[in-house]
Amino acid sequence: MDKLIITAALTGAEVTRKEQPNLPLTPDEIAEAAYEAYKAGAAMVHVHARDSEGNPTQDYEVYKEIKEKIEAKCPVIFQPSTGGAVWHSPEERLQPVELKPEMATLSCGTCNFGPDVFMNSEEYMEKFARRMKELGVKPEIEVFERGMINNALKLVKKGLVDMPLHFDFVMGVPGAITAELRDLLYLVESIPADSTWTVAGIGRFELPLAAAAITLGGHVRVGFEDNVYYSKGVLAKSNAELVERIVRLAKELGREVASPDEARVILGIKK
Ligand code: KMH
Ligand code: ZN
Repeated sequence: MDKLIITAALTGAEVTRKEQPNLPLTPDEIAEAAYEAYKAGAAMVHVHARDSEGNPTQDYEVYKEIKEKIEAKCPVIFQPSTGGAVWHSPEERLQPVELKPEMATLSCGTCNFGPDVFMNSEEYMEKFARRMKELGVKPEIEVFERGMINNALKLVKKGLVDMPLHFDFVMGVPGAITAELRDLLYLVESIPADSTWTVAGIGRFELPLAAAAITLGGHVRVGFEDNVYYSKGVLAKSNAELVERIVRLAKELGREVASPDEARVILGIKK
């Protein structure tokens, strides 16, 4: 079994300071949170930028500042979001890919997202995938529903995404796939055998799905984007605190944790 890649999803587009007082918002705060998560054991950080008022932005310059600040602090893999917020246009969403990060997310289908709709038409999935390929950015295929795996495989057929694929199963978003163990097994059994995968359980599903991924040979995403709590009714102090728990769990379950460079090899992004 490969070593465990832990991704810290530091900020997200939806969470507010009201819900999580320690949510990192500014480039300095996000870079510091990335560094703390790295020290705790994260090999990768999934980043959403916020503007000076704390609102989600896909602005190239803000992502550039965050990327440079993180790189100045530590060698963690920087993975910007191309999902942004539900109201961002596809053109806005694609901006951070121009920074040529090692990875970026590629959502592979449309789904309900709470009261909203997260739009990913075939035209735009192809556009995003093509630009990532041109710039040498490895996509992390975001899967919110089973059919999105097929959409990703269609992109492979069209030559827009290269195998092996790396998936992130985002499970428990209201309106999309539920987060039962059988749902995870269904997704895992539906992807090509040479794929890698990580799981991001939303809210209370974060921890049980992480434990399942550790034992199944998958990888784990935790962080304030997905879950602001440490336990029922108790807010987590930091993203790093959530990472630390996964490191402890992995140790107990006999799974070693990957460094950023080890993760690069596992993901095939070693430069
Ligand atoms: N904020 C969601 C609407 C991604 O980062 O690529 C989309 C999202 C996915 O978070
Ligand atoms: Zn995201």
